Amino acid sequence: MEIGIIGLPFSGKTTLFSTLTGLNTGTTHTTGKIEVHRGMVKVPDLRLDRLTEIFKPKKQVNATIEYLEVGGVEKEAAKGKGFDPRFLAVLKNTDVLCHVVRAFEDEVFPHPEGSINTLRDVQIVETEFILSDLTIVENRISRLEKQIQKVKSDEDIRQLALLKKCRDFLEQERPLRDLEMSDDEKKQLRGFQFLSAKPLILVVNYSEADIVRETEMLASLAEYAGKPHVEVTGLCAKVEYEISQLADDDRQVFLEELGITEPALDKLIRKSYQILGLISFFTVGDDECRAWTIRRGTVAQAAAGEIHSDLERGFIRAEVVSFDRFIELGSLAKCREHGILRLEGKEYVVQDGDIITVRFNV
Ligand SMILES: Nc1nc2c(ncn2[C@@H]2O[C@H](COP(=O)(O)OP(=O)(O)O)[C@@H](O)[C@H]2O)c(=O)[nH]1
Ligand SMILES: [Mg+2]
Repeated sequence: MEIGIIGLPFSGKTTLFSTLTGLNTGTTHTTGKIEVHRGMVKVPDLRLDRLTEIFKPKKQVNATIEYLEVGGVEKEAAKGKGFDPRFLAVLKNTDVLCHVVRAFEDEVFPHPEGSINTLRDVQIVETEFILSDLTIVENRISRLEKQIQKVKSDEDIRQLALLKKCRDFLEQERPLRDLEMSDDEKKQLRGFQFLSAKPLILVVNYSEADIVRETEMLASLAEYAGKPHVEVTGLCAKVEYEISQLADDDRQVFLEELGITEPALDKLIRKSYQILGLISFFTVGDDECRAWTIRRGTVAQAAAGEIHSDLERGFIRAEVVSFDRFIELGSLAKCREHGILRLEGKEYVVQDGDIITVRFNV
């Protein structure tokens, strides 16, 4: 599961990536050599922090997600030339795209388009992805048509019809993530890794002075905010970087001065997690309190397998209580007493925030 950070030159991608991951990758605007940087990022979770306060374990383990930044191809990505194919190839393997859209003024690093216009920038990148997908679709259609002339297979005929539907959609300059498809159709297309089909996070990167005007700053992307598989969020990458460099105590003071309850970066990470279709369940104890990552819809036995394969193999049942009910009562003993700690079987669909103890036997 990885999230690709993309955007036009000087939009703040490297600043955001360094802030998220704590890795200093340096500027790679002009090398022309492709450089892929990856970094794991802790998913902030106030519920887990609360569990740690209660259980006082030796350690707390947050969920993590992976971000990726592709450097060195920004120059080619500038106006008119389209994206480098090597760049597109790297992005194909990502699960979500996170587009950093520039809304800050900076005379030293002028915007490649000469002005600030977030909707235009979103559409520039969207168009590149649509064109890239269209080329793939057209090539596949012509190959399938030849194939079908030789041998008529039901599977090929079905795929051809679906790809033609995609082609018509892309020709209207619409991204494939907007095309309504059945689960079966989605499965048929998965192998193509279409870029315009990937869930998208639009991160408007505004200047420090605009932090207090977030709503206005996001208004120009309102048409995207309402779409399925799209999240629109904002931050000032430069300030987020400064916040990340502060000691914990100073950070609290700084945030209060800015009138912020939570760093925008944390919000972005949580949105990334959600758009990936991921949820967390917790395990608690004196040793560690931990958030485990599963896809929404995962059943208890498979979720147990995330902890250890023995727990999946020898799964007997899970003792489950939701975070909210647990907090109401304050301890597992009380939950047990009140019959709120439920016993669930292997088919139970784990919910976000469940606190789970797996009973197993191997
Ligand atoms: N004023 C302002 N400058 C920023 C912000 N984010 C990045 N920058 C500056 O813009 C320049 C380009 O940023 P960088 O992260 O290298 O952009 P990239 O080309 O997309 O990787 C750097 O000088 C950053 O310090 C921001 O939120 N506000
Ligand atoms: Mg960069």
